Amino acid sequence: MSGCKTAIITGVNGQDGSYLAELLLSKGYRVIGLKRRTSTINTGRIDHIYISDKVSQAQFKLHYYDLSDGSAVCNLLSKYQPDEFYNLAAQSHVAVSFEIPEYTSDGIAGGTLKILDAIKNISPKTRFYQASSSEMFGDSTDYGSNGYTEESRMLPVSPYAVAKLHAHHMTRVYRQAYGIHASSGILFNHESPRRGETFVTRKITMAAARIKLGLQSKLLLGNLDAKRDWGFAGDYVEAMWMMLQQPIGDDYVVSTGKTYSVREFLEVVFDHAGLGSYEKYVEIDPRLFRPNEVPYLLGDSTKSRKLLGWEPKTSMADLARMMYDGDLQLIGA
Ligand code: NAP
Ligand code: G4F
Repeated sequence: MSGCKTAIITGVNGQDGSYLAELLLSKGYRVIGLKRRTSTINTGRIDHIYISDKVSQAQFKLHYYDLSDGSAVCNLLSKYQPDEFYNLAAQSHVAVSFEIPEYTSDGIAGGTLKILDAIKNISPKTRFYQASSSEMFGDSTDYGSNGYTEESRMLPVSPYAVAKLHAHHMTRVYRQAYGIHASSGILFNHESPRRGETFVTRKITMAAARIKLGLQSKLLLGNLDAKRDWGFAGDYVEAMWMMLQQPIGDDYVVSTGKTYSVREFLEVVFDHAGLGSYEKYVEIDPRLFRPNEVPYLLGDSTKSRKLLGWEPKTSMADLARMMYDGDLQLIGA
């Protein structure tokens, strides 16, 4: 396809990958989506794009890929010479990373390095986006009243976060050493009706919908006191794209600037569902506590707002209600 930009997205069938693919297609990009092979079908979040009459086969292509496969990245970069490369693939569950630290680390740290090095050698004009994470701040107390900034000290406390910090620094090293247009988005938690069902927000909204429909009576949870800065994934993929439109690569915090506990998220959802107090349904299960916890995340996205012109549009309460309504419809259908 001539005249349009080409973007590669790893993890295209994940939550963010699906929203980003929609955004880029709406801007006229050709999107090359990379997904890994699984024994069961894992394209539920992107099937609507694949079968859409409005998206041609040339505009949206899928290839198999795995973070461990450096030669696949080289082949795809040679074939497409993309304008932009968004690296969203990861074993993205923090609690799981304590059980499979080596796999998590090899994929996130090693896989990102494979991509950066392939870009340097094969397609150095390709602009690169790395999915960095607020989890990298860990239990650092280096934040002001508006939260963590790009300059705050990072003290990761999970294998996932250590691997993400490796990839984050490697992105900066390739930017500085080789002049690659490489950016890291330090994204705070972002959710949606497409959020994986084992993350706490979706676990809560699905359980509340099932309780409402009489299909479930209890919800087992871990630490209700942890605080997160929760935004909407659809808003956050816009920031990813904006970063790659800047004259040079850089690091950007993307967050709402408001933080709430898991308990507060529960209260909004159970209130919206008309179920009364969540305490009637929630039981604390010690197995769901983590070996190390990140107690508090609040992001100061002043830089993204000023330099990218990005703004979050969705409050935590609107997000929680959107997710519950989506699940009620899904489960009730
Ligand atoms: P997600 O829904 O878990 O999606 C992750 C994607 O990576 C999925 O498509 C998954 O494929 C794929 N993947 C996992 N392991 C892979 C491997 N070895 N090789 C190739 N693909 C692999 O995550 P998300 O919420 O969209 O997040 C996107 C990225 O942003 C991730 O890197 C995450 O760590 C990071 N991040 C997320 C948040 C957040 O709050 N959502 C915040 C900060 C950073 P399967 O479907 O087959 O598993
Ligand atoms: O929803 P969570 O699993 O998200 P977490 O650990 O903050 O990680 C997410 O956000 C990161 C950005 O900061 C991303 F990098 C990462 O990929 C992922 O998207 O847990 C949120 C909080 C935690 O404090 C956890 O201990 O909820 C607490 N929690 C309490 N009960 C629970 C549960 N978390 C899960 N997943 N399941 C529970 O039953």
